[in-house]
Amino acid sequence: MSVLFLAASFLLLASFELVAAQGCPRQDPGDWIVIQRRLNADVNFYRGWADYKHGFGDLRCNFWLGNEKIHQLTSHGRYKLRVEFTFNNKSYFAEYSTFKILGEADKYKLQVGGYSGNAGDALTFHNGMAFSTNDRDNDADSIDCAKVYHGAWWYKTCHESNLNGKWGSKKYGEGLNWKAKTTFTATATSSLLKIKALK
Ligand SMILES: [Ca+2]
Repeated sequence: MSVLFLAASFLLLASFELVAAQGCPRQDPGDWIVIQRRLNADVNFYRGWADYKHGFGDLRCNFWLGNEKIHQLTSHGRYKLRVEFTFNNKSYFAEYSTFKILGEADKYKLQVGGYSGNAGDALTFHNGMAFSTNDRDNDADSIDCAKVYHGAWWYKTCHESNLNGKWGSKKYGEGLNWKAKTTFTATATSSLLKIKALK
């Protein structure tokens, strides 16, 4: 995928943001690229490998940008990641000074580090893990983490975060968990993952 194509894609993405639906943001902040957003239950996130590879949802509101696009972006230059979520009417963030996902041949393996924030660190646990979906068990556990916890993530044994989990679920490990704040039996009420190129 060419850099020009990527640039065009994100200009398009930006223009979508300007005509956002009610309750959804009018535009993305500054030079960040949003790779995941969840604001309500309108989009089903319990999906297979191909959907997570190519992306799905409504770019104005609830979506996953796509592992292939995230890989292409983060393999050109260095990026940081910022995770934001709300829980019990409070806003939390976790920032990671390094963020990259490898290509499909490496099962979109996560490389992340350098935590700071007020949310606690629930992602470094997943560093070095491959991505798993309900039709691809690439985790390090004998169970099928994506199916058991109703999501898609860089599962290990199995997770400390599950922001692609089941909207509204308080079932153990199944909701939009960020262990340090929600534990496994509550769920975040919004989620945002965004990346920014480092100069
Ligand atoms: Ca497994």
